[in-house]
Amino acid sequence: MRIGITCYPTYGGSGVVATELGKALAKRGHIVHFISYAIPSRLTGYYDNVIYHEVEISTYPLFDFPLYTLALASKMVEVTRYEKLDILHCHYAIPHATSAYLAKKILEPYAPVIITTLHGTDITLVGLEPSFLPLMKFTIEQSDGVTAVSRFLREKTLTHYGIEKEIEVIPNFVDTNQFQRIKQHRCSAYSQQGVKIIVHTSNFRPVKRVPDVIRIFYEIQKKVPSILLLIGDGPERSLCEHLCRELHIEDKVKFLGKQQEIVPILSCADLFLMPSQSESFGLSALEAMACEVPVISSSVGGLPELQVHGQTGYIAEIGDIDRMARYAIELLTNPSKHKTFASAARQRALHFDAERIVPLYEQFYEKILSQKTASIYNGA
Ligand code: GMT
Repeated sequence: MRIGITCYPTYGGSGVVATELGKALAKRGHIVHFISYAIPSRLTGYYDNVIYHEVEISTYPLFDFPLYTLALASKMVEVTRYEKLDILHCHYAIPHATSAYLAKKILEPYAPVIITTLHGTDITLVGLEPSFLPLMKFTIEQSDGVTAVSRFLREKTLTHYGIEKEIEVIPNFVDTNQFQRIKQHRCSAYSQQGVKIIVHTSNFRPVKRVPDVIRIFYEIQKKVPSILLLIGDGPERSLCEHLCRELHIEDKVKFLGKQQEIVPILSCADLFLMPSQSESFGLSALEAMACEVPVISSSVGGLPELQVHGQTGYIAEIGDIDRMARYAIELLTNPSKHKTFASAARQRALHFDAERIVPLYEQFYEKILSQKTASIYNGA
């Protein structure tokens, strides 16, 4: 198949899933065209069957705001025409699926099928803004096929937007060959001294509750010699640095910024924290689990579809810092329990291996393409 993929290129779950999907599809012989305003962060280097198209945004004194949605639609039209795309797959509904709808209307009757994958905050935050809601509902309904990354997200979409369309659940995935614990990895001086290493990865947006991560760690370090590694960056970074200083734990909390290579870091980790306010799946928790790192998370969204309470980690109510800290201390001070949990986390991650999940996208593409062919044949 000839597939166009549009995503946010920045550090974020939807962009990671889109890029890894595109790379995996290309490996399986499909021709994949990425269309975005910058190279996706995980699309580094050369890959057979992968081409990147940059959306250029023209400026004109009359335009106070960049016309990205329109520029993207135009680029989608151009790439579809010249590369003969069968499918345009949009990751994160706003504005990608809206641009794809415009492109489809321009290209009819030779339009590609439009697939939209809903990732999370496009549905749970952005799309719910009253001014966006009708646009979001329309855009989803106009897509030829829609997928969501968890059952939770599918239900939220159907109920919040009053949509009657079929939505297929295709969970996030991880390449468990790439994401596996590096056994002989020379862990940091800290772990050699028996200091436990706790990790959190996010974009430091309020929805991730990074201050909760710091407060949970504050409780842990009182009982267990430990350090906290924070990977990523975003709007709440300074607030978090300030909180560390206030709690006098600044020497035990390391802000590592946006990291490309996280497997070596996860390979040193003893525990991963994800106390999010909302999380439609929790891709970074899955990546940690694949590296044998148990997870302590909140009970929100799709997280209970990913991890098993009392086996791969523990789940607690949002904001229940004391309980999360108690669970963490229990695991970090019981080596045999920790070992069992670490191996269960890896086993669970194998259910979400790319080899199992990527074919679900291929089957979904084929289903939607054949529905389109049938409707043309029936004159619909
Ligand atoms: O808000 C984020 O965490 C980034 C966001 C994105 O769309 O880039 O991530 C969402 O998509 C990921 C991939 O499907 C999911 O694993 C995350 O759970 C989801 N984040 C939220 O729902 C908050």
